[in-house]
Amino acid sequence: MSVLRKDFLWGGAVAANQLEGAWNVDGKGDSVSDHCTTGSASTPKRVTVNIEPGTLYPSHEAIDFYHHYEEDIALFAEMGFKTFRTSINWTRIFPTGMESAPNEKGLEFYDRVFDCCKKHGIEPLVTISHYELPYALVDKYNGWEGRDLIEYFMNYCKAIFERYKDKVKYWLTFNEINSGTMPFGAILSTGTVKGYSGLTSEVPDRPQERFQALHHQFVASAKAVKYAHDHYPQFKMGNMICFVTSYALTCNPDDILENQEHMREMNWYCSDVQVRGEYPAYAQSIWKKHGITVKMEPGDAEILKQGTVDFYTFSYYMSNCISADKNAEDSGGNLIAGKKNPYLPASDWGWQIDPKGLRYSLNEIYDRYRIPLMVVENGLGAYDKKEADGSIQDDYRIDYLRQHIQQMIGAVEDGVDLMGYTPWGCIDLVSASTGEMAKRYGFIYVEKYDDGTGDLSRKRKKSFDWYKKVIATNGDDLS
Ligand code: BGP
Repeated sequence: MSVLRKDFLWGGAVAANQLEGAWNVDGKGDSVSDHCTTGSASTPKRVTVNIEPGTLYPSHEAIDFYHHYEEDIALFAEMGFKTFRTSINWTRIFPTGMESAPNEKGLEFYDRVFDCCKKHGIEPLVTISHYELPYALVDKYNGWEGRDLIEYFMNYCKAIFERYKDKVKYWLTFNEINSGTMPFGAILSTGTVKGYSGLTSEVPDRPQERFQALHHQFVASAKAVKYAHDHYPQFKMGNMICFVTSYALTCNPDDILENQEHMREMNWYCSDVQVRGEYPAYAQSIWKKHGITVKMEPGDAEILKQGTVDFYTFSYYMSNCISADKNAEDSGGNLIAGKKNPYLPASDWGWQIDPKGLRYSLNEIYDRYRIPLMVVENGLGAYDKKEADGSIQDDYRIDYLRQHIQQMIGAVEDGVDLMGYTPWGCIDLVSASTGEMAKRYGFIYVEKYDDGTGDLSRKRKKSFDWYKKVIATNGDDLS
C-alpha cells in the first residue's frame, strides 16, 4: 500500500524557453535563452549579443509546443498526470520587461494552455522565471544587477497573478535560484552578461555582480510571495533550488570542512533566505571569501522576513564529491562540477547517478525546514536510439527513474512530507546547459534534431507506459 499522499502530485516538468519555440510570434520579445546557440556534450554553446543570421538558436523553434500544446497535454493526460510544471515566458507578457501594459496575445496563449490542463484535470505548477529574462534588461541593467528589475518583476507578477488567479494555484518564483551562486548562472539566471558574446564556458566570473543580483532576486521573490499572500490567499508559493548534494571525498577533516563550506554556498544559502526569511550567519564568510559587499536597502530585511515560501521545491539529478585536494579527479555536472565518486556511475554527460543521494537530500532538507517538499525535476538525459520498428526502448531511463522513486518513497517512510514528483523534460526538449536536442529526457520522443531538421512529430517511448502504470498505482508498481 502506497505511503505517498492520496493526492500526490505526479506529473512532469518543462520550461517555456526550452519547448515553446515561436520565439518572436504574437509580440514576444527575446529572452536571454533566445541569444544562446546550440552546443553539445563536448562543445559549449555560445551566447551572442546580437542574433546572428544563419546561426541556429535552438529556443527559436524548440519543439514548437506553442502550436502543439493540445496534443502534448493530451499525451500527459494519457499518462495520468495530476500536475504539469511549466513556466511563463516573461517576454511573451512583457517583451522588453519594461512595458507598463502586458501583451494580450501572450496572456491569451497561457489562458489556452491552462484551460487545456484543466480540461484534462491537470493542475498547472507555474515557474514565474525559468531562464527567460528579457534580453532588453540584460542590455540596459546588466540583468538582475540592476535594482530596478525588482519592480519590473513585480509588474509581471501582478499581471499574471491577476489574469490566472482562477487557473493556477501553485507558483515557483525563480527556477534554480542558486544558479547565481555559480559562474554559469550569470548567463541564464542572473543575466549579468551585458555586452558578452562568447562561449558560455568562458563567461567572465564576476561574483560581486552575481551576489548583488541574487540579493535583488531574493527581494523580488519575497515581494511576490507577500503580494500573493495578501491578495490571493488560495495561492501556494514555492521556491526552487538546484540541489546537488555533495559528500566529502574522504574522512579527512579538511575535506569535511571544505564540503560544509561548499554545501552552504551551493545548496543552502538561497533557501535559508527564502524559507527562514533572513541571511544565514555564514553568509558573511561567503562574501568575504569572494571579496564582495552586497548592498542592501532599508526595508529589505523586513520584506525578506515577510515573504517566506510555503513549500520548498528542487531539482535533483546527481551528487558530487568535494575535496581539499585539488588534484582529485573531476566529475561533470549541471552548473557546477565536483570530484568523482568512485562508487557511482555517470550519464553520458558525466552527471553522477545517485538515487540514494535523493533520499539523503530529502531528509536533510526536511529536517532543516519542516515545510512540504516537492521534487520538481529529476531524470536522465540520454542519447535515445530508434529501433528498426521506430520504437524507443529506453530501459535505462526507466531504471534511473525507478531507483529514484524507490528512494523518494524511502524518504517519505523516513517522515518527509512530500507533495509530488515531476520528472524533467517529460517530453523531449532543448537542453539548458548544452542547447542540444540530442540530450533527451522525455517519455515522449520528438522528431527534432540538432541541425534544426525533423518534422516535430511525437511518439511514445517505452517509458511512457511504464510511468503511466507508476502513476495509476500511486508508486506501488515500479516494475
Ligand atoms: C536544470 C534546469 C532545466 C533543465 C535541467 C536539465 O538545471 O532547471 O532547465 O534543463 O536542468 O539540464 P540539461 O537540460 O542541461 O540537461
